[in-house]
Amino acid sequence: AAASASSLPTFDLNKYLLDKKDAVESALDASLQVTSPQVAKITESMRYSLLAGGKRIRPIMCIAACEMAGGTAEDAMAAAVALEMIHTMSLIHDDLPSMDNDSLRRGKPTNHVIYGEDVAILAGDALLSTAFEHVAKHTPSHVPAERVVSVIARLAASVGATGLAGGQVMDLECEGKKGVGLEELTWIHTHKTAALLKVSVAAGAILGGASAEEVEACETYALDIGLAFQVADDILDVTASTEALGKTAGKDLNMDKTTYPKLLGLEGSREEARRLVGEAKAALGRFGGRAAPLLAIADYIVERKN
Ligand code: GRG
Repeated sequence: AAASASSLPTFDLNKYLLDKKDAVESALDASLQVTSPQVAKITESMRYSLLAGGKRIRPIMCIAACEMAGGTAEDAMAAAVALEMIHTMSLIHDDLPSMDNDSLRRGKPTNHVIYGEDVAILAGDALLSTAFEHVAKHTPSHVPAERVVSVIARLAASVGATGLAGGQVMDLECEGKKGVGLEELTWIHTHKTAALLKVSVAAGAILGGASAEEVEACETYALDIGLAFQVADDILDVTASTEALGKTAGKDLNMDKTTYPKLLGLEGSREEARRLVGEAKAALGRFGGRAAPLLAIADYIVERKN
């Protein structure tokens, strides 16, 4: 009988992440090529950010969910690429002068610093639309079309008013506002961060042939992980800022921003992250040992240092 998967001692997460990341990097590289001189500039700008590194956690979670549900990595690869395209678009737009006005991302100059704000906006737009095109065209033909349509619909919903864009607007509205509470903060992160993680595992599960109940269990897992990710991020900001005191100030020294540590305290935030991870893992109980990669990723997300 499948023992509690969380206690499996043999799962090597580092090897798993490296293997999957390799496969994802190759697929990302192949997904965007300069096909004529006329598209060279925008394609280079898109490739610059798409291939700039990053953990590739959304594609990896998508593939892990697909394999957990009985599919293969190939079944999910086009969706995995699309997820990273959407994520990259959101980072390019998030860094723009009219948003966070950041000049560095993943240790490199941001897209608009290299290509200009005009091209950066268009590269983001093109990455977003190419994501949908990629799933539609490159998901293996043996995967039933209704699964592909369902994935495309869910991807689209995760970006719109009830996803990334809506979460970002609410975040802007709360900036500098006093009295932002836990409910509002959670709403922002549910949409800004968790929505894309949710569709990552849901898409993988759907492509792998999961039932509606199994997809729902995956979504519960991802929502909890998404929130835990954000709580962990807020904690990292505080600890990094504390270490950097006296040198360059960390992000969280921006006193206008509401964060989990400000609302729950540092220890309370750690406790909340642990609670969310526990709830996330419990949601995958029905998958037994096949959940090992996603269970290990749940721990990794709150223990990571970047
Ligand atoms: C929806 C059209 C449209 C635009 C996007 C800017 C924006 C609207 C939304 C903001 C989305 C955003 C930047 C959310 C934060 C997500 C997040 C946790 C980013 C960090 O992700 P990691 O740690 O980064 O996975 P790496 O670099 O590893 O990929």
